[in-house]
Amino acid sequence: MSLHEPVHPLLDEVQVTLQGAIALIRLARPAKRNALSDGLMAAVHQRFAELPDTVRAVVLHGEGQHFCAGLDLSELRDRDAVEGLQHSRSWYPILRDIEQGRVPVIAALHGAVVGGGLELAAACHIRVADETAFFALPEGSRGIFVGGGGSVRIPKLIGVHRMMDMMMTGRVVPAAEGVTIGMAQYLVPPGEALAKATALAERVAQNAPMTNYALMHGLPRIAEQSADSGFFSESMLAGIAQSAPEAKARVRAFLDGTGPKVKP
Ligand code: 1HE
Repeated sequence: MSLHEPVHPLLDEVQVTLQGAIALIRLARPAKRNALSDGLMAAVHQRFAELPDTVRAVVLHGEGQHFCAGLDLSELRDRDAVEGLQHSRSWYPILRDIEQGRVPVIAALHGAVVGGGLELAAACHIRVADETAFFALPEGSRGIFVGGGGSVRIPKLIGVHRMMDMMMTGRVVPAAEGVTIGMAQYLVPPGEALAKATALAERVAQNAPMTNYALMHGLPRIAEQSADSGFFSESMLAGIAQSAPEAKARVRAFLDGTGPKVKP
């Protein structure tokens, strides 16, 4: 493949089901443990790009026994350094369009969540792991390095030194520990990740779009700003969010006694 040759998206390997305001996007290459070939990655990109405007939250999940086995190692052929860095860069817009897209994405994780599969999950906004899930970064043992933005996103979840340990020692982190250290926000019994992620997506889809936008696009940026710039950005977002008619209606509903209370 030359550096500029377009990759044909393998659309049958990434399936979309629309369910009201939710889209379920399924990695559907179970025979290869949903390993991320160039074609499958192009299909992920296209499936996200084609979501209808009616979709307000996405669930990303994997078919078969595993969420995702990471990079398709059968495509890791001889590359020189420039080809290698271009391949790494080819993942960035795909994962950026998930992380900084139009709608929140909730990953439902089970079985292997490894290598590029963990990088993909880390680009999502909420992660639900069932007890069969395990997290690993086998790149270290295979003599390679993360290349899908993992070194940027994963330390933000679990810290630099935990990631260093996983890559240096090949440590496999089980689901419960993964949730404790910040790899995922929810732990559910085996087989229940998709149902939980779907329920969360339905809840998230009901938020005012400006709230979800501020959370997806504002919060991560504010976290990287100085406190002074962060306070400034936050106040701007707060002002814009409050001024939306939807926000006013929701606050009025609470004051009228018709809006939901915060329940323990
Ligand atoms: C694959 C891949 C793959 C499975 N690329 N073909 N990722 C890894 O180093 C993880 C490699 N995979 C595994 O450790 C295991 O396959 C699993 C723990 C994920 C699953 O085990 P299991 O026993 O359920 O499946 P299996 O028998 O190992 O694999 C079934 C088939 O999937 C088999 O092919 P087959 O033709 O012999 O049936 C495997 O070869 C194939 N398969 N995983 C290609 N990853 C942007 S940079 C990111 C860098 C990385 O992600 S590096 C980490 C790569």
